[in-house]
Amino acid sequence: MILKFKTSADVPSSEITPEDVYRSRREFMKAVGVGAMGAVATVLPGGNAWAQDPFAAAKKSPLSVDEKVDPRTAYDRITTYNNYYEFTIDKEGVYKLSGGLKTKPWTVKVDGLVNKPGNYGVEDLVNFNQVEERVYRHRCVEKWSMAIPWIGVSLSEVLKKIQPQPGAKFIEFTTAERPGEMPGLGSGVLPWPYVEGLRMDEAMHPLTMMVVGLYGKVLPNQNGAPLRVHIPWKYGFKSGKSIVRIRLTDRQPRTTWADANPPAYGFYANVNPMVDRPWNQSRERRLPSPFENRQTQIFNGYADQVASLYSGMDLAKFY
Ligand SMILES: Nc1nc2c(c(=O)[nH]1)N[C@H]1C(S)=C(S)[C@@H](COP(=O)(O)O)O[C@H]1N2
Ligand SMILES: [Mo]
Repeated sequence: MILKFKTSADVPSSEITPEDVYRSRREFMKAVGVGAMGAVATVLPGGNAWAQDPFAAAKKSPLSVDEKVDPRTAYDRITTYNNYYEFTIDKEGVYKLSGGLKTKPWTVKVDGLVNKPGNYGVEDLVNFNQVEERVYRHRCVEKWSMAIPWIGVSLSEVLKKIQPQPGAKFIEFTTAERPGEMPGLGSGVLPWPYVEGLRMDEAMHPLTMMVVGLYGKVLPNQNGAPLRVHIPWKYGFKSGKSIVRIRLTDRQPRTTWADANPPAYGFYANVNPMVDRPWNQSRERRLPSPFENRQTQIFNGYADQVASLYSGMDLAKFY
C-alpha cells in the first residue's frame, strides 16, 4: 500500500485541513497496523533516514498548539520554502540544492562547561524511542509563519545527558560548514559557520526542542537534518540547522546574524509585535497566503509559558 502525504490536489474538500488529513491518515495507518514511516519511506526517494521507521511510535505531545493549517502549507510547503543560506538565499531553491549534504554518520562535538564533553552521534544525544510530535508555531523575522508538527525531544533532555556545570549560563550551537556539499558557502552572504545561542534558562525550557523530524518523517536536509533546534516563541533564525557543535559557556556567545546585522537580529529575538527589527513586526503572512493575514502575538502566542523568563527585562532593548 502506498499513501502519499497530501498535496492540495489530494485534499478533497477545502474544509479539511492538512492536520485533519494527516491525523486521520496516521490513525488509519495505525488501524491497519502499518507504521507511518514505513509507508512513507516507500514513496520517499533517497532521503537521509538512518533508521527505517524511527518515528512510527512518536507520541503526540500536549505541548502542541491547536492550529488549523491551510492545506497548502503542509509538508510540501515546509520542505520547499526554506531559509538555509549555506545552500542558497533563494527560499524556493534550498530543497533543490541540499540533497548532497551527507547526514550519516553525523557527529556533534560537545564541549565547554559540561561534565560529559565528547563527540556524540545524533542517536546518542536524542533518544529516538522518546521523540514526540509537537505542533509549534514557526515565525520568521521576514514575517512568514507556519504551524509545523516537529518530531523531537526537549533540549533539556539532551542537556541532561551532557550535564551542564553550574557555571554554564549560555549554550552555543555551531552548524555545519561543508564547502563541498553546500554551494551557498561561497557567496559570502554571512560569515560561516552559522552560530546561534540561547541563555541557559531558555535552553532548559520544556518548549525548546531538539528536532530530528517533521510530519512523521526524518528531517529533510533543507529543514536542518539531522539535528536542529526550534524555539517556538523566537524568530526562526534562532533555530540553527544541522548542528555540529554544542558548547556551554559562562558568556553570551556571538551569533552570526547579530554580528551581520545587529538592528535586525538581536540575541534574544523573541517574537514581539511591538518591536520593529527595524521593520514592523505587528503582522505576519501565514503561508501560503501572499498577504499579511494574521496579527503577530507577543512571544508568538507562548506568553503564558515563557514571559516569566524575561520579567524585569526591557524587551525593546533586549530584542
Ligand atoms: N545553519 C542555518 N540555520 C538556519 C538558517 C540558515 O540560513 N542556516 N536560517 C534560519 C532562519 S532565518 C529560519 S526562518 C529557519 C527556517 O527554518 P525552516 O526552513 O525549517 O522553516 O532556519 C534558521 N536556521
Ligand atoms: Mo528567518
